[in-house]
Amino acid sequence: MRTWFSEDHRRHFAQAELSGGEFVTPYERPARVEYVRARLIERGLSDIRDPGPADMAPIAAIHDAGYLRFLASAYDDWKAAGLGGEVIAANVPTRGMRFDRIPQHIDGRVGYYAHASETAITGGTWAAALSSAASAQAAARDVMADARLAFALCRPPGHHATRDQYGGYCFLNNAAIAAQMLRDGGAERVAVLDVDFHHGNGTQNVFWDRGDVLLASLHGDPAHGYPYYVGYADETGIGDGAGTTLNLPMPPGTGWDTWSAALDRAMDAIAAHGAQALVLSLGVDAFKDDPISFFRLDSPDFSRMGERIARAGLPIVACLEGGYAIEAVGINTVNVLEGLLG
Ligand code: Q9C
Ligand code: ZN
Repeated sequence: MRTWFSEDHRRHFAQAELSGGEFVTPYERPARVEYVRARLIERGLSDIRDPGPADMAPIAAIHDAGYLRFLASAYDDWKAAGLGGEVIAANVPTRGMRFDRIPQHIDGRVGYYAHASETAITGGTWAAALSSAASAQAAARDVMADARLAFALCRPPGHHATRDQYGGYCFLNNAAIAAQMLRDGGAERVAVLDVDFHHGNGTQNVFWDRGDVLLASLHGDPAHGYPYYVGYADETGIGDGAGTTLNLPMPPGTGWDTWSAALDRAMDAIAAHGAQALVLSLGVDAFKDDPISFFRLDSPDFSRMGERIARAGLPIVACLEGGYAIEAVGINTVNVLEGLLG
């Protein structure tokens, strides 16, 4: 198994995250992926390569052109407007407001393109997000060239990024970009399996009306956790995508028995979809000690997770998503990968 990883992830490290009324050091911090890299090497999975620059075409196929322009210049625009600190959305359009007018002032534009205000844009965010997408792209190319499994050690993560909004620590939807590349590479039907603790709202948004890419997401019930306003079981897609979104929300305290029964349902749906390739949104924040989540999976459960997913016999592009119990992130992530490898 090859891992794709860029040091440019370090260019994104915000001063603070707004968390429950306080400013804290962001949970989504550079050390997370260093633990994963160290664990890969410890386990002999040491083929770790730099992906080089991102290919913009598959990114533009997933994301809105105005959104990409916004991300590329947001920090400079913020500074040019005389604003201090880092780019944070303080105003967002809500009920009764206009969604069809994009403000000119950066303080208004940022709220148009954000769905949450915990996530700040820094001077290096765009470069880091591009490098993360580049890793997903390189892993997709490996699978198109017949690899059974390729791992994109992505940072920042991606699954909360919609076609035109960032938030939840995500800017570019790495998994969606990889899925689109697999489609363009000849896989007629692709599945995205999202095992991150949080609902894959961005991936759901991207593929909502498409029948060619199935999304199955296992996550904390949005009645109790982020992203709060999406991720319920009765969201199943529209148009050509009717029936190709499967949300499996679960309550606080969920452990392996309940979680693995949901995984069985997801794997059945992936088989029924006729998927020829799988993108795994690999977050490990369903871990019992995760500081921002409410499931109770233990480290050996992540090995079982990988073993169960491998039984589908599909080629897999795995993209790192969340996981914030940082010293366990390496162990849990690599447990999944070793389970996948068998
Ligand atoms: N007080 C991913 O796992 N809410 N994103 C944090 C902390 C946002 C998680 C609340 C969580 C986003 C990729
Ligand atoms: Zn998460």
